[in-house]
Amino acid sequence: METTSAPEEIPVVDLSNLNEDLVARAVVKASEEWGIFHVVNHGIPQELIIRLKEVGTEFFQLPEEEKKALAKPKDFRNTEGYIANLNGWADHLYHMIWPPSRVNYRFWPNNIQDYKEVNEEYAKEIKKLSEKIMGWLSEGLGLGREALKEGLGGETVEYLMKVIFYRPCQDQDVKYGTPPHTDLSGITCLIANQVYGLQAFKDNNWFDVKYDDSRIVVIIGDQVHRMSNGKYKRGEHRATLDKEKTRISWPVFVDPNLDHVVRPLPELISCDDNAPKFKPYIFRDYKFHIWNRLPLD
Ligand SMILES: O=C(O)CCC(=O)C(=O)O
Ligand SMILES: [Fe+2]
Repeated sequence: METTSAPEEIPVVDLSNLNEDLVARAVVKASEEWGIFHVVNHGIPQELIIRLKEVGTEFFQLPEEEKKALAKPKDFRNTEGYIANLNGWADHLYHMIWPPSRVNYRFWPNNIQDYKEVNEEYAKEIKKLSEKIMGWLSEGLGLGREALKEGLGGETVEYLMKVIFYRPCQDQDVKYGTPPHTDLSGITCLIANQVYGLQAFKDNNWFDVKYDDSRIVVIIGDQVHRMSNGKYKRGEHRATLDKEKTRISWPVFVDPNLDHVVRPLPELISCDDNAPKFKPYIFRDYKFHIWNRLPLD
């Protein structure tokens, strides 16, 4: 049976603790048990987070024609661009924020003051934070700090910003803004406005992901789960809609590039008692399998 309340809480890891071993252990434990956790005192200036949310919110307040100028082209190879009314209740804006060689400003709002500067600054900060987290997770596997980052493609790793604008919804038949899923990413770092809606699944319960401006939500995605040969859980999550309030969220997906092959890290599977649980996949094929609901392993 599923319920939405349970005594446990999604772990919160304070990154400012001077004992880095303790921080690393908490991140590892949260990733083993939950696949989703909060970080606080993460080093990203609160002012920057607030500005990022302001400029993203401004985009969704633009007249529809101005938003449509960024519409995702139908035949475009990537996911970038604006998609209106995806499931009736949510509009999405996707654009790559890192590496600079993959950034296409055509999909960034250009008529919102500071949009570019703020997103560029956030990209650098999120890269630092996610590399730090992947570093601790690598050590938790008994490997060097760079292992998961390298497995994901090193400096070719791509950071995809998604801004989701969920309209309020009173229709009882509409259950989710985003249905239950795991992310295809390595990891995902998410912030949101003050309206709750994100929920995480663990031990047959859905937990509300509480949110405020001091927190960043970290979700372990499919690729870190696969590279760790299943040691780290991928966080299953979903987003509900609020009856009265608009909810906006800003996940950044830390993804391999489409041509990169992700596999359980070879150093982990060298010993007989840890045979690979997952097949290697070119990320492009992995996405194809998921989107077409094809069996994976
Ligand atoms: O809106 C949210 O909080 C979650 C969105 C999400 O899970 C996704 O876009 O993958
Ligand atoms: Fe997600």
